[in-house]
Amino acid sequence: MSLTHSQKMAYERDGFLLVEELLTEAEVEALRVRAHEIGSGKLKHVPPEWLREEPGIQAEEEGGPSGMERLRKLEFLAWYDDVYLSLAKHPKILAVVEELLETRDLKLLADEMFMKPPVHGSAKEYHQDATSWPWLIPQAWVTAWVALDDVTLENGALQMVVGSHKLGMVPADCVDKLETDDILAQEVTVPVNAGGCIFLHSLSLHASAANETQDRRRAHAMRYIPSNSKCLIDLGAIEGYRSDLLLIQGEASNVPYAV
Ligand SMILES: O=C(O)CCC(=O)C(=O)O
Repeated sequence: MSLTHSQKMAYERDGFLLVEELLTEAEVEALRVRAHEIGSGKLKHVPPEWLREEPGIQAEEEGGPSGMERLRKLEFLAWYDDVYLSLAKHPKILAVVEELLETRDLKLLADEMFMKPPVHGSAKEYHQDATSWPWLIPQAWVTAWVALDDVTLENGALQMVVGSHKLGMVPADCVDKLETDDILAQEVTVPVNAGGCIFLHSLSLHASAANETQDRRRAHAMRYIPSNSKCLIDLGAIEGYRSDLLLIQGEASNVPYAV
Protein backbone atom coordinates (compact mmCIF):
# COMPACT_ATOMS: atom_id res chain seq x y z
CA MET A 1 0.00 0.00 0.00
CA SER A 2 1.36 3.40 -0.78
CA LEU A 3 -0.27 6.74 -0.18
CA THR A 4 -1.73 8.77 -3.00
CA HIS A 5 -0.40 12.22 -3.72
CA SER A 6 -3.54 13.77 -2.23
CA GLN A 7 -3.21 11.71 0.97
CA LYS A 8 0.37 12.92 1.41
CA MET A 9 -0.67 16.49 0.74
CA ALA A 10 -3.52 16.16 3.24
CA TYR A 11 -1.10 14.93 5.93
CA GLU A 12 1.30 17.79 5.24
CA ARG A 13 -1.52 20.33 5.28
CA ASP A 14 -3.60 19.02 8.19
CA GLY A 15 -1.08 17.16 10.36
CA PHE A 16 -3.06 13.94 10.33
CA LEU A 17 -4.48 11.39 7.93
CA LEU A 18 -7.40 9.01 8.38
CA VAL A 19 -7.11 5.64 6.62
CA GLU A 20 -10.33 3.64 6.89
CA GLU A 21 -10.45 -0.18 6.97
CA LEU A 22 -6.72 -0.63 7.45
CA LEU A 23 -7.26 -3.82 9.48
CA THR A 24 -9.76 -6.60 8.82
CA GLU A 25 -12.57 -7.40 11.25
CA ALA A 26 -10.76 -10.66 12.17
CA GLU A 27 -7.53 -8.77 12.95
CA VAL A 28 -9.41 -6.27 15.11
CA GLU A 29 -11.22 -9.03 16.98
CA ALA A 30 -7.91 -10.81 17.76
CA LEU A 31 -6.57 -7.53 19.18
CA ARG A 32 -9.69 -6.99 21.27
CA VAL A 33 -9.48 -10.52 22.68
CA ARG A 34 -5.82 -10.11 23.59
CA ALA A 35 -6.44 -6.69 25.19
CA HIS A 36 -9.22 -8.25 27.25
CA GLU A 37 -6.96 -11.10 28.37
CA ILE A 38 -4.25 -8.65 29.44
CA GLY A 39 -6.56 -6.07 31.01
CA SER A 40 -8.61 -8.65 32.92
CA GLY A 41 -5.49 -10.32 34.32
CA LYS A 42 -6.10 -13.65 32.57
CA LEU A 43 -2.69 -13.19 30.94
CA LYS A 44 -0.04 -11.77 33.26
CA HIS A 45 2.95 -11.22 30.97
CA VAL A 46 2.56 -7.40 30.93
CA PRO A 47 3.85 -6.09 34.29
CA PRO A 48 1.12 -4.42 36.38
CA GLU A 49 3.04 -1.10 36.37
CA TRP A 50 1.98 -0.69 32.71
CA LEU A 51 -1.74 -1.17 33.46
CA ARG A 52 -2.92 2.29 34.47
CA GLU A 53 -6.15 3.16 36.26
CA GLU A 54 -8.39 6.11 35.43
CA PRO A 55 -7.18 9.03 37.57
CA GLY A 56 -9.40 9.89 40.52
CA ILE A 57 -11.70 6.91 39.98
CA GLN A 58 -13.91 6.01 42.95
CA ALA A 59 -12.62 3.09 45.03
CA GLU A 60 -14.29 -0.27 44.42
CA GLU A 61 -15.37 -0.47 48.08
CA GLU A 62 -17.10 2.88 47.71
CA GLY A 63 -19.15 1.75 44.73
CA GLY A 64 -16.62 2.48 41.98
CA PRO A 65 -16.15 0.12 39.04
CA SER A 66 -14.11 -3.07 39.37
CA GLY A 67 -11.43 -4.90 37.38
CA MET A 68 -10.96 -3.85 33.81
CA GLU A 69 -13.61 -1.17 34.04
CA ARG A 70 -11.11 0.82 36.11
CA LEU A 71 -8.36 0.80 33.49
CA ARG A 72 -7.48 3.87 31.47
CA LYS A 73 -4.44 2.56 29.61
CA LEU A 74 -2.35 -0.51 28.81
CA GLU A 75 1.17 0.58 27.96
CA PHE A 76 4.20 -0.92 26.16
CA LEU A 77 2.26 -3.95 24.95
CA ALA A 78 4.59 -4.63 22.00
CA TRP A 79 7.46 -5.07 24.48
CA TYR A 80 5.74 -8.09 26.09
CA ASP A 81 3.07 -9.40 23.77
CA ASP A 82 3.51 -11.08 20.38
CA VAL A 83 0.05 -10.05 19.10
CA TYR A 84 0.77 -6.36 19.72
CA LEU A 85 4.35 -6.69 18.43
CA SER A 86 2.87 -8.05 15.18
CA LEU A 87 0.52 -5.09 15.07
CA ALA A 88 3.47 -2.70 15.47
CA LYS A 89 5.06 -4.47 12.47
CA HIS A 90 1.87 -4.66 10.42
CA PRO A 91 2.88 -4.14 6.77
CA LYS A 92 -0.04 -1.82 6.04
CA ILE A 93 0.77 0.42 8.99
CA LEU A 94 4.50 0.46 8.25
CA ALA A 95 3.90 1.26 4.58
CA VAL A 96 2.16 4.48 5.61
CA VAL A 97 4.61 5.39 8.40
CA GLU A 98 7.58 4.84 6.07
CA GLU A 99 6.14 7.26 3.57
CA LEU A 100 5.28 9.88 6.15
CA LEU A 101 8.69 9.73 7.84
CA GLU A 102 10.56 9.11 4.58
CA THR A 103 12.64 6.29 6.04
CA ARG A 104 12.42 2.50 6.35
CA ASP A 105 14.50 2.57 9.54
CA LEU A 106 11.92 2.76 12.30
CA LYS A 107 11.82 2.32 16.05
CA LEU A 108 8.85 2.17 18.38
CA LEU A 109 9.13 4.77 21.13
CA ALA A 110 6.05 3.66 23.07
CA ASP A 111 2.60 2.23 22.62
CA GLU A 112 -0.55 2.91 24.60
CA MET A 113 -3.98 1.34 24.45
CA PHE A 114 -6.55 3.93 25.46
CA MET A 115 -9.28 1.83 27.07
CA LYS A 116 -11.90 4.57 27.61
CA PRO A 117 -14.13 2.42 29.82
CA PRO A 118 -17.91 2.95 29.66
CA VAL A 119 -19.19 5.92 31.71
CA HIS A 120 -15.84 6.43 33.52
CA GLY A 121 -13.52 6.90 30.51
CA SER A 122 -12.07 10.35 31.09
CA ALA A 123 -11.24 13.08 28.58
CA LYS A 124 -7.73 13.69 27.28
CA GLU A 125 -6.81 17.37 27.19
CA TYR A 126 -5.32 19.12 24.17
CA HIS A 127 -1.70 18.12 23.71
CA GLN A 128 0.99 17.39 21.16
CA ASP A 129 2.51 13.93 21.46
CA ALA A 130 5.98 15.46 20.98
CA THR A 131 5.71 17.37 24.28
CA SER A 132 5.83 14.07 26.17
CA TRP A 133 9.31 13.48 24.65
CA PRO A 134 10.80 17.01 24.45
CA TRP A 135 14.33 15.59 24.50
CA LEU A 136 13.88 13.78 21.20
CA ILE A 137 15.37 15.12 17.96
CA PRO A 138 13.77 15.41 15.47
CA GLN A 139 10.51 16.45 17.10
CA ALA A 140 8.54 15.31 14.05
CA TRP A 141 7.48 11.67 14.19
CA VAL A 142 4.26 9.72 13.73
CA THR A 143 1.62 8.14 15.95
CA ALA A 144 -0.53 5.42 14.36
CA TRP A 145 -3.81 5.37 16.32
CA VAL A 146 -5.80 2.23 15.51
CA ALA A 147 -9.49 2.11 16.44
CA LEU A 148 -10.51 -1.21 18.02
CA ASP A 149 -14.12 -0.14 18.50
CA ASP A 150 -16.29 2.14 16.42
CA VAL A 151 -15.23 5.57 17.62
CA THR A 152 -17.99 8.18 17.57
CA LEU A 153 -18.76 11.72 18.64
CA GLU A 154 -20.39 10.31 21.78
CA ASN A 155 -17.69 7.93 22.99
CA GLY A 156 -14.55 10.08 22.63
CA ALA A 157 -13.43 10.49 19.01
CA LEU A 158 -10.18 12.38 18.46
CA GLN A 159 -10.56 16.14 18.13
CA MET A 160 -7.81 17.28 15.80
CA VAL A 161 -6.68 20.90 15.46
CA VAL A 162 -6.15 21.14 11.73
CA GLY A 163 -2.72 22.45 10.70
CA SER A 164 -1.48 22.83 14.30
CA HIS A 165 1.68 20.76 13.60
CA LYS A 166 3.00 23.89 11.89
CA LEU A 167 3.08 25.78 15.21
CA GLY A 168 6.15 23.91 16.44
CA MET A 169 6.25 22.69 20.03
CA VAL A 170 3.78 24.40 22.38
CA PRO A 171 4.55 24.01 26.12
CA ALA A 172 1.83 21.80 27.59
CA ASP A 173 0.86 24.37 30.25
CA CYS A 174 0.34 27.08 27.60
CA VAL A 175 -1.95 25.23 25.19
CA ASP A 176 -5.07 26.94 26.60
CA LYS A 177 -3.58 30.33 25.61
CA LEU A 178 -4.15 29.35 21.98
CA GLU A 179 -7.89 29.71 22.50
CA THR A 180 -7.50 33.47 22.33
CA ASP A 181 -5.88 33.11 18.90
CA ASP A 182 -8.78 31.04 17.60
CA ILE A 183 -6.31 28.29 16.85
CA LEU A 184 -8.32 25.71 18.75
CA ALA A 185 -11.34 26.74 16.66
CA GLN A 186 -9.70 24.90 13.75
CA GLU A 187 -10.70 21.66 15.47
CA VAL A 188 -12.47 18.81 13.70
CA THR A 189 -13.79 15.67 15.37
CA VAL A 190 -12.81 12.51 13.50
CA PRO A 191 -15.10 9.49 13.96
CA VAL A 192 -13.62 6.23 12.69
CA ASN A 193 -14.88 2.67 12.49
CA ALA A 194 -13.01 -0.21 14.15
CA GLY A 195 -10.04 -1.18 11.98
CA GLY A 196 -9.44 2.35 10.74
CA CYS A 197 -6.31 4.26 11.66
CA ILE A 198 -5.48 7.92 12.18
CA PHE A 199 -1.84 8.79 11.50
CA LEU A 200 -0.91 11.86 13.55
CA HIS A 201 2.07 14.17 13.19
CA SER A 202 3.72 14.33 16.64
CA LEU A 203 3.24 18.12 16.74
CA SER A 204 -0.49 17.99 15.96
CA LEU A 205 -2.66 19.30 18.77
CA HIS A 206 -5.42 16.88 19.64
CA ALA A 207 -7.77 15.88 22.44
CA SER A 208 -10.57 13.41 23.12
CA ALA A 209 -13.78 13.81 25.11
CA ALA A 210 -14.95 11.58 27.96
CA ASN A 211 -16.80 8.39 27.14
CA GLU A 212 -20.28 8.76 28.60
CA THR A 213 -21.76 5.81 26.69
CA GLN A 214 -22.38 2.31 28.03
CA ASP A 215 -19.73 0.76 25.76
CA ARG A 216 -15.96 0.72 25.90
CA ARG A 217 -13.99 2.77 23.33
CA ARG A 218 -10.57 1.26 22.72
CA ALA A 219 -7.84 2.64 20.47
CA HIS A 220 -4.18 1.65 20.34
CA ALA A 221 -1.59 4.38 19.75
CA MET A 222 1.85 3.37 18.46
CA ARG A 223 4.59 6.00 18.37
CA TYR A 224 7.12 5.58 15.55
CA ILE A 225 10.38 7.50 15.21
CA PRO A 226 13.22 7.36 12.66
CA SER A 227 15.94 5.02 13.99
CA ASN A 228 18.56 7.76 13.81
CA SER A 229 16.58 10.03 16.15
CA LYS A 230 18.62 11.38 19.02
CA CYS A 231 17.66 11.61 22.63
CA LEU A 232 19.36 14.10 24.91
CA ILE A 233 18.62 12.25 28.15
CA ASP A 234 18.43 8.65 29.35
CA LEU A 235 14.74 7.82 28.98
CA GLY A 236 15.13 4.82 31.27
CA ALA A 237 15.88 7.16 34.16
CA ILE A 238 12.38 8.69 34.08
CA GLU A 239 9.36 6.99 35.61
CA GLY A 240 6.89 5.88 32.95
CA TYR A 241 9.43 5.88 30.08
CA ARG A 242 11.79 3.23 28.76
CA SER A 243 15.11 3.43 26.96
CA ASP A 244 14.93 0.00 25.26
CA LEU A 245 13.11 1.21 22.16
CA LEU A 246 12.03 -1.50 19.74
CA LEU A 247 13.68 -1.70 16.34
CA ILE A 248 10.69 -2.35 14.10
CA GLN A 249 12.39 -2.58 10.73
CA GLY A 250 15.55 -1.54 8.89
CA GLU A 251 18.81 -0.48 10.45
CA ALA A 252 19.45 0.58 14.02
CA SER A 253 21.60 3.68 14.09
CA ASN A 254 24.85 4.40 15.85
CA VAL A 255 24.88 8.18 15.53
CA PRO A 256 25.86 9.91 18.81
CA TYR A 257 22.97 10.00 21.30
CA ALA A 258 20.92 7.73 19.03
CA VAL A 259 18.02 6.24 20.91
O1 LIG B 1 -7.33 7.78 22.50
C1 LIG B 1 -7.46 8.84 23.11
O2 LIG B 1 -8.47 9.13 23.71
C2 LIG B 1 -6.34 9.82 23.18
C3 LIG B 1 -5.17 9.42 22.34
C4 LIG B 1 -4.09 10.42 22.32
O3 LIG B 1 -4.27 11.55 22.70
C5 LIG B 1 -2.78 10.03 21.85
O4 LIG B 1 -2.60 8.92 21.37
O5 LIG B 1 -1.85 10.86 21.98
